[in-house]
Amino acid sequence: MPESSRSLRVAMIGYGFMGAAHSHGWRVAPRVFDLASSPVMQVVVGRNSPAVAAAAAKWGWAEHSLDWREVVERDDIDVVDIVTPGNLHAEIAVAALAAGKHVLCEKPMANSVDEAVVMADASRRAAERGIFSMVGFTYRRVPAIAFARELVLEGKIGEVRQIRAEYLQDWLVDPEAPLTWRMKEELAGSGALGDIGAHAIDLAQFVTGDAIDAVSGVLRTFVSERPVLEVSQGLSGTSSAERGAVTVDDLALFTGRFRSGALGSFEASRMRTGRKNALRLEISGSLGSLSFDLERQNSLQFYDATARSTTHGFTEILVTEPGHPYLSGWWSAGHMLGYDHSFSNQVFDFVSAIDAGLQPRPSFDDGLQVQRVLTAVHESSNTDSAWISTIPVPAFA
Ligand code: SOE
Repeated sequence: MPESSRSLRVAMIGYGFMGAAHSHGWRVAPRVFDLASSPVMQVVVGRNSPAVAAAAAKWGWAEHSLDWREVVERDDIDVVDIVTPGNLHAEIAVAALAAGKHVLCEKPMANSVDEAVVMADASRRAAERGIFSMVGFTYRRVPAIAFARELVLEGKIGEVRQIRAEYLQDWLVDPEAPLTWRMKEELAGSGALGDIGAHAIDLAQFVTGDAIDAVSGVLRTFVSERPVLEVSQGLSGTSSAERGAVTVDDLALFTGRFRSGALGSFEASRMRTGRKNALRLEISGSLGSLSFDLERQNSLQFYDATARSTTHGFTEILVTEPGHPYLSGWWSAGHMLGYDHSFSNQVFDFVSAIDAGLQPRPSFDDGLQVQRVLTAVHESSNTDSAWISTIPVPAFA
């Protein structure tokens, strides 16, 4: 960290799973990358005093607070990082931007298109004053993903025709897994669709440089009641005998039409038994294909259809060379990155853009586009006409 660098004092609102990951990013990024401004982990905000105090101590925030409204107005705060459930994103982001703070907001950016429109408007107005905002679609910062985009934009796979994007987890297969805010529509907006499908949508659009303009989809909830979580004084909670309603989807399937004419198929599931965090992307074009799986995140598979046919086959590129995106700051070739590194890469991109006075991506307009796709999938799923009946169905033995 250069001695002369300016401080960028950060307030993080929220302290769950993403709070841990973002804290890691804020702490490590300035020790790995050269940043003109040095992030300072000033204050973490939450509603449960002992729990937020424990989070501050564990992750290294200088202070903790119970009042986000007071914190976003503080003169000594430059950046507000929002890692709360989605129902609070819009209110906090708009207040922080109005108070002249740069904003990093977790995905999905909002719980509705209306909220996302308000956020995007506020973000555009703030950018005119040199105040910037960005959405935490962190997987854009996985080196193999960023490299896949470079290859697609260089034309290495030719005209993109088909995209397959899946985000598969299995932590809700167990019907006794407790009901958390992620399973309540009023807090999370949607379930697998918004929580992890949003990443698949963003990556498909990011890597292809294209946008989805129409969808047809279906959502399903397999377990409609779960044990209520009793939050104790610490950072975690325990299940009670009481059961509450799950009001979001467990599984989302949809097809998407891209502006270029390419077609995509998308799957987001928290019930894909055996898959822990399989974010997979396969993009097929006229000259080749690319394939990525987050469970093997240091590799990118490349099929070059222009090569001599006798050498055809998917080649595994180990995306750990110093010339690959983000790798110059990390370890030498072959020394592998993990889940946490992307959060440092994200801080690097966000702070670099602020320092350069440039709009970071994904912008709130990018977040709004993803929100439109999520809402369109909901609408499609609620519309019976999406289903063409095949009745009478022949009886199979
Ligand atoms: C955060 O970006 C997030 O989408 C979480 O909300 C998911 O639950 C996680 O598994 C992937 O990352």
